[in-house]
Order: sequence, then structure tokens, then C-alpha cells
Amino acid sequence: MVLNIVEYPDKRLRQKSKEVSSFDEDLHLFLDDMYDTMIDQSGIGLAAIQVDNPIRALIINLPDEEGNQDKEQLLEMINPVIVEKEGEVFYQEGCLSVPTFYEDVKRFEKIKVNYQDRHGNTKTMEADELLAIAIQHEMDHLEGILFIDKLSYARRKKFEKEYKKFQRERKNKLSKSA
Ligand code: QAP
Ligand code: CO
Repeated sequence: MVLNIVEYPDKRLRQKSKEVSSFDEDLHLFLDDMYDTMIDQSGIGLAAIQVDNPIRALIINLPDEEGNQDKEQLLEMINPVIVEKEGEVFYQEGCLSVPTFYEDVKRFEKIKVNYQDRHGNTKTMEADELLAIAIQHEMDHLEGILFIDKLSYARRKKFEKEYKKFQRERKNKLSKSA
């Protein structure tokens, strides 16, 4: 089932998500709905808070070399914690909760993450490149942090201006089609 995405500036995105303790069918159905929603909206990553559920869960499904998003490659991380980090990289990020805006953000280049899978099994993973960036982006959501919070004052101003324009134009379009 495709869920509704919460968009900036909705305050619900600012909540700190709660630790998951029940790895039950409800969690599994919810993770499946997160996946349906992410694919429906052409996303590569999604945190639970983005569909209005403040739990420490995120999913990532990066496209392969051919650009195919293979469900076999789907990564589900519950209660993730970064235990090692090194280096820095810039990458032009976007977010389903901040549609149409993309900007360069600084992240750790390599990370090691402890997390649980949907059954509560403890896992550890080392990540670099786009996967490391995606994990850090999604983990920020668990703390109520958005990538636009990491921009310089000048770029944040540019964002606010462009985003207001986007919201205004979308509203116009919707009122015309009604
Ligand atoms: C987070 O982002 C991410 O503006 C996932 O109009 C960001 O899936 C992972 C999207 C950077 C790795 C690197 C954004 C879709 C999707 C938009 C997304 C839009 C439609 C963003
Ligand atoms: Co995001």
C-alpha cells in the first residue's frame, strides 16, 4: 500500500524517532508499505518518519549499473548506529520530503553501522560511496534532521526562496485542474 509522504515544512519531520522493540507482523507490513511508497515516488531511500511513523527504521534501494532498482538489493535498517566513520565527500542530495530541490551536502566517506533487520537480528555493515551517503541521509531523519539543515546560510536562503516558488506553482496547477 502506498502511503502519503510528509513534506517540508511539516513539523512532524522534526520529531526524534523511537527505538523499535517489536519485530512483529505489523512492522513487516509497515516496511512493505514503505517500500511501495518509495518505489511509487521514484525514491532510492526512505525513513519511517517521512510516512508519519516516528520509529527508527529506514530503507534504501540503490539502482545498479543499468539503473535497475532490484528488490533483492533492498536494505532495511532498524535501530541503526554509526560506530565508525572516516573521510569526507560532497554529494548532491535530494529528498522525497523536499521535492524538486537538490544541493551539495558534506558526509562521511566511509562508515560502519550496527543495526537490526526486520526480524531483530543484529547486523553490521561497512559502506562507502552512494550507500554511505544514503545511510547518513536516512539516519539524519531519525533525529529530525533534513539535508537542507546542513546548507550554508546563503544556500539555505536560496532553498527557501526556490521551495516557496515550487509550492506556489504546484498549488496553482492544482487549482487550475480542479
Ligand atoms: C536520499 O532521496 C538520498 O526531489 C533518498 O522530486 C539522497 O530518494 C540518498 C526524490 C542522496 C542518497 C543520496 C527527490 C524524488 C527522491 C525529489 C530520494 C523528487 C523526487 C529522493
Ligand atoms: Co530524505
